[in-house]
Amino acid sequence: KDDIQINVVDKTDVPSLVDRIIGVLPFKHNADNDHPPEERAKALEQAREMKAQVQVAAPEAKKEHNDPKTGGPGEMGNAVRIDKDKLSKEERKKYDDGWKNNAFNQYVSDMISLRRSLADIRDQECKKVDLHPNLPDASVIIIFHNEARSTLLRTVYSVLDRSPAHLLKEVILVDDFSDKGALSVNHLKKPLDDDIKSLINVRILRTGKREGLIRARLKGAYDAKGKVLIFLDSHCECAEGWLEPLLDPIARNPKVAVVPLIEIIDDSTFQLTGTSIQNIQVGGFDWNLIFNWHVTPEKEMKRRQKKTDPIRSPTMAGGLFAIDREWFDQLGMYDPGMEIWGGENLELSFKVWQCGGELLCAPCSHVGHVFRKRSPYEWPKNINVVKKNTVRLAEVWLDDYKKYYYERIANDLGDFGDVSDRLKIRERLKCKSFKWFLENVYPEQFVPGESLYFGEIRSRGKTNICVDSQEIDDGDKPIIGYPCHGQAGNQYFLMSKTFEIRREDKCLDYAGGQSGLGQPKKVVSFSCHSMQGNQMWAYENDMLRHASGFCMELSSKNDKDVYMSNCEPNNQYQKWFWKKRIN
Ligand code: UD2
Ligand code: MN
Repeated sequence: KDDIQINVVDKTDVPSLVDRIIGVLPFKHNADNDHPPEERAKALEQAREMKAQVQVAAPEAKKEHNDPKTGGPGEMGNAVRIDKDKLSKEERKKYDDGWKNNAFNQYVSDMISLRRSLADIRDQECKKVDLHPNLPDASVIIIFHNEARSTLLRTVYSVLDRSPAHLLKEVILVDDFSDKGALSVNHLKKPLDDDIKSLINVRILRTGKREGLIRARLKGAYDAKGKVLIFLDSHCECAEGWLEPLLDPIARNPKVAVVPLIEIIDDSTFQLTGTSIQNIQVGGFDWNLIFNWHVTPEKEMKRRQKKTDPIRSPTMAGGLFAIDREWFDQLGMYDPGMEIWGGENLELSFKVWQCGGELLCAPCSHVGHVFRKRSPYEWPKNINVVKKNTVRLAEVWLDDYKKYYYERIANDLGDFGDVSDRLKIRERLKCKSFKWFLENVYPEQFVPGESLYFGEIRSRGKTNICVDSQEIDDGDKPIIGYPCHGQAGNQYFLMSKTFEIRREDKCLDYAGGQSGLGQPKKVVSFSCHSMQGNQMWAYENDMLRHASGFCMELSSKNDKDVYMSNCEPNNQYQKWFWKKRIN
């Protein structure tokens, strides 16, 4: 029976399915009596059973299965572009509602086949990798809250269509109390039950109340039977060959967690673009404990022998990863005290490393994900869930380093509940310190404790005004003077040992000179480049002197503009308070 490796995706595949079953049955290949009659009879019986089952076809599903060869919209992962102004009034409403409800272009997603084809975006070398002969099987867990039907089902089909049957134990959908739609509590309930009725090894679990993604995933994990758990968001598409590279490192060492290359599915056109194996980014974090991407360090590139070898990553983005079920269990799975969204990814990353495992990125596994610019669903009103989750993880895993995060939330931890159970897990597993993690896993990380000055930079000329970086997403916005709010955030700066003025990964940068119009040039916050130059400052006698020799000055006229001018030791508008770090 182990020879029967068929992708049983959908009962509409009946005829080809039966052929394929017959094709792999042992007695077909061995006309002689290698196999005892009982075994043959049993196999045949099974084939018949399957055939009987498959006759309950799902007609609706069939309709949507575009033949890739006919080139339906979005096939091969291509973009679908809609001129919304040319839509009829009704269609236009659908289009707008789609964006509103999902924060992606549902209208386009609905046009694309649930089983669209994708280009094989793997590197050629990936096809030559020697896989471990004994790969474990996996349960794929897909959680969702008010997901659009087409994106959810496309995720499911991409798993079914592109996973070898013997490696896919089951697909578990967890509906986290979806509540959109007038008729039922779970808006997807009726159609979704019908949708998956015909799919083999796919089932749905439902939470009894909104649990958030962390506890929803836990529900799936408790119910899963596979040796490996693979978590996916509900708007993903697995590309050819995605599964084996995630399982292979686990077969070799059960204490690893493995992430695929998370490819961008455009939120508007649903185009899926592949990353080159040469430009893989790994995960990091800043001291707001927010996940970020950065270039794979030289050292790690050199450590690996082949470009297809897994890459060590300090952290993971969170949504898409594979982990051995028992190892996940030993690690205390996720922290069930975390709410809705956020923090769980760093918590798991830190504990995997600190407790003796490894977090790897598999360069041959590509899975698309629709990245959104905002969150479409409801968040609890009276509690900052991301902060609560993050404080919980800081309390458990960060040791003394948690102070850097706390400085950034103005030491207002809020009510984060009880973490004593989580600390016990850390003790039981004798996990290593966060210092060890930083020194050994993430030595590139900037450590604020090594900074010279920290906190708000307050004007002496106008003592209620602080330097403010405005938004961090728009890196090149000029800094301004803004009423001091005491909430850290955009007014929290550090002077590094190498004399940068840092706000997380952004550095105050002055390009020098005057602009064409004779206006003084502004200071911008720009990605830190560690090459000093325009990002090098001195703080002496309360003055912020740039490498160019100019000093930072607050406009006495409007209390808002900050510019560079000739240094004048008696000018109060060039003087700033900044706290010295005493270690
Ligand atoms: C990223 C991760 C996401 C998670 C999050 C941090 C990727 C690609 N995505 O955010 O998986 O780690 O960071 O927590 O790495 N959901 C629920 N119940 C809720 C809220 C969300 O079931 O109350 C589902 C949602 O339908 C989706 C998944 O959780 O399938 C992740 O949510 P998201 O897509 O809004 O998060 P994302 O991709 O911005
Ligand atoms: Mn997502």
